[in-house]
Amino acid sequence: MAFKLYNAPQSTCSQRVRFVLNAKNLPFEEVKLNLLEGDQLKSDYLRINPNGVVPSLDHDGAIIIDSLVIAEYLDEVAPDNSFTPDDALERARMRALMHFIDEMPAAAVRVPTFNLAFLPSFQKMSRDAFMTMAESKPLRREFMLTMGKTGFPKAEMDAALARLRRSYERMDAEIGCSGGPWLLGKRMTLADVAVMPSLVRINDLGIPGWQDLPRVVTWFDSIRAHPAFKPTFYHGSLLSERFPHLRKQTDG
Ligand SMILES: N[C@@H](CCC(=O)N[C@@H](CS)C(=O)NCC(=O)O)C(=O)O
Repeated sequence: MAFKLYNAPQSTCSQRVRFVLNAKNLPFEEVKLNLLEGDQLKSDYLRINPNGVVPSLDHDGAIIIDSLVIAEYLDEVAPDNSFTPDDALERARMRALMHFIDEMPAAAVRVPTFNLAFLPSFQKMSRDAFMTMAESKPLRREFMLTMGKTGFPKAEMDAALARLRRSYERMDAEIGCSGGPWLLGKRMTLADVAVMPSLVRINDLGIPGWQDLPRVVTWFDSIRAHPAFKPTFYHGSLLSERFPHLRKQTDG
């Protein structure tokens, strides 16, 4: 089985897939796209992924897109070190959590990410260049136009942080209910993998909001101690490693 992953080091969706590949010890060729330069919007890549986003997986020439779909696919074709419960009801619970995660923390985390990390790069662009870039995005056009060159307003930032807080509370409740240490109990599942990059990102931005939730604190420490974590978050995967202005902010 030959795997080629089109992805970006700092992309949270890519990090999910890299984690699963690493945890399963599946070798893969990594094609790194520069998202700020617009590699994901070039016609060659749009033929691979018409959504103009990463990640995309090439498995022996067949293309699979969307990080959580890819993660489930990998668990099916390479079932060793499985992240999927054996029981149908547990699988349904895992998938419901994965949907919640994509709708809540994974979506909300984009607002502080773009405001705090990427905005300065967009502000250097001319208005016309920014508009052309925003309008060329199949999936994120409206998101980019709402952000504009001035960034998301405070109300939007506050709402995103509130949605993230409700996500940590939901994690806390799930861990409490399942007995932990993972969201669904003793076994780490794709739900844990799905939410992990959002917490890593918000921690890297210096605004973690779960210190008063000890179960989530333990969960975060445990996932960072997993053997697949380090190879997934190689140097350049954290925004603070790429953007000097952020480093000053998080250090200070
Ligand atoms: N639902 C998709 C979302 C993918 C996505 O949003 N990818 C981001 C990086 S995490 C991206 O490629 N953004 C490029 C852009 O906004 O132009 C998935 O989970 O794969």
